[in-house]
Amino acid sequence: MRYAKLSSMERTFVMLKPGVLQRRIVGEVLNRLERKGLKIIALKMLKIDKSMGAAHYAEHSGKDFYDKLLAYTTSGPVIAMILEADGVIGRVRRLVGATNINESLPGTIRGDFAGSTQLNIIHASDSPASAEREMALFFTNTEIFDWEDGNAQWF
Ligand code: 3AN
Repeated sequence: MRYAKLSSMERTFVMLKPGVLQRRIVGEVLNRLERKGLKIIALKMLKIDKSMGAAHYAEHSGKDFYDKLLAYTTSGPVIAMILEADGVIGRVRRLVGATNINESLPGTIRGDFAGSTQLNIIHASDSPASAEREMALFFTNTEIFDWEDGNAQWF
């Protein structure tokens, strides 16, 4: 059924920051998420304006890196998506790796691709509450597709 949320499933919001397009690694990063079997139920490119960036990063307002974070996030188009899977919030955070690039392990997306904590290339929701808020900020219901998954048994 379209748009209905399965009760056993969790959803998370993921955003590839502007540097990912600049570096031509959109496909490589998406591949990390897809090959794990996570189900993409929404995906688009958009340019975030200042007010949307401020809403997305409201919890960081006033921190020393906030202005640069906002400037970077609004500097060019981003790739936004919603992924669905059992326990997907924690699973994506583990695939993404630590915020601080000195702690992000090889094999994680940040560990393999990010050279700067400020520009650490990818955002992923850190809790169910954040996921709900971020999905609502970036997507309308008609942009989310609850497609029938014939391969679900493998994941
Ligand atoms: P995460 O993205 O891992 O959830 P948050 O929410 O603490 O981490 O930070 C949001 C974003 O702010 C990070 N992705 C990073 O771009 C930037 N950031 C966080 N901490 C720092 C820091 N100490 N110095 C510079 N930039 C930071």
